[in-house]
Amino acid sequence: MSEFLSALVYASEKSANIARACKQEETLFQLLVQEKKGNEKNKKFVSDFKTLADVLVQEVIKHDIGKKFPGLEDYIFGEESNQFTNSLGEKIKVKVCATERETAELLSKVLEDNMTAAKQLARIVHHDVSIKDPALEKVKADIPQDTLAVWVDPIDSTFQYIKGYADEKPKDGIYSKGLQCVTILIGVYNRSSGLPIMGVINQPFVTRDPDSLRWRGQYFWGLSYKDINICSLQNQDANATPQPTDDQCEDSREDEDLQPGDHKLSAVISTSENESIKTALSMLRLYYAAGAGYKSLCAVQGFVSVYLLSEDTTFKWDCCAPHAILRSLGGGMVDFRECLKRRKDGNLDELPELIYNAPVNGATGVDRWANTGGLVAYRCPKHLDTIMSIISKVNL
Ligand code: 2IP
Ligand code: CA
Ligand code: CA
Repeated sequence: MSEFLSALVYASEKSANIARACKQEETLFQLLVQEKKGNEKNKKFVSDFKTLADVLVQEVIKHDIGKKFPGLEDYIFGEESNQFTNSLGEKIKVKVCATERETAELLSKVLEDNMTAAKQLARIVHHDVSIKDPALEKVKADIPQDTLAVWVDPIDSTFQYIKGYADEKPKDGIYSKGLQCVTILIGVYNRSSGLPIMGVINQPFVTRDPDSLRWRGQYFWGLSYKDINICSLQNQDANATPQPTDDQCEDSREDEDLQPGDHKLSAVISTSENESIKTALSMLRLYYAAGAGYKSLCAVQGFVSVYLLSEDTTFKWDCCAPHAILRSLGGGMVDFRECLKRRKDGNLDELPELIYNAPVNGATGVDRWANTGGLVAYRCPKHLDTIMSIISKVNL
């Protein structure tokens, strides 16, 4: 199964190359934005968009994983449909064809007959990615393939991807907006229990070379299966991000000890978060950032204690990958409202972890896969507990 995790990482890197290539062709890129309507649309946004990159990346991931692991293609689910409408109003089913030339021809229909750009994208699509990652090669886990299913969010934070702010400055390592908030999320879960097993978060835009203006990205992976817990952050290289020190996880102070502006615990939230939650969390170090995947990544990297969302505006494809990585680090992702309810009922024995195999009863379209009770992503269970005890005193 180490080959499986490697295949996910390779697919995420190829996807990041596609995301960067589409962005490089700025004038073309603006033509490649299509508004989502009806069932496809996230109700959070007045208008919701997808780009060619969203659609193509999802197809490439399905194609590459399905080819290496036959039978699995029917269990790879994603946010997007593979239909894209070009500016002439023609509907085109985007897919990876048998040859590079055929893929280029298909893409040129979406790309206003720009064969140069179509060929460039087709080359990336058909080019095998190779990565040297010794830690990844060492991963050993015997997991039957027919127990697995996959959630893909080909581009998370499409809005930031379209806007494309390239010169944002981070605060304590956290970007409130900009291309850094874009992520590619591939998560694997168990078909019958619904629990996440492995995940990859790829961040295609991390630093930009000032001379060539080319972007470099980074990726994170994790696997949590039975007694195996392994994560790329445990094998840091020079480019990777800092991990929180152990004492950050040994913070056993009660919330009474917390003062406004306390710097030990921290949270990242959406700017659209509920005002009462914002006020309650203002006693911690509080950050705002775009992108559900990116905010989860801030928790994975230990930049914040939690990413908290009280609304129902994320989906299974937003959470499966980060959730698996957080589990591999001893943390997790829980249903926010169910967590509050259990606290109020005095039922603190088991945390209501998000699961990935069950649609929402009675819902239709994308809402079938919404995380209806919101979420909290955390690395340290004690931090989750302290923050939930603060929130439980708030009238929501
Ligand atoms: C979005 C994206 C948004 C997020 C929203 C997700 O996914 O991550 O940024 O809102 O919840 O569904 P916010 O940034 O306020 O957290 P996508 O970009 O894939 O539609
Ligand atoms: Ca998303
Ligand atoms: Ca998306």
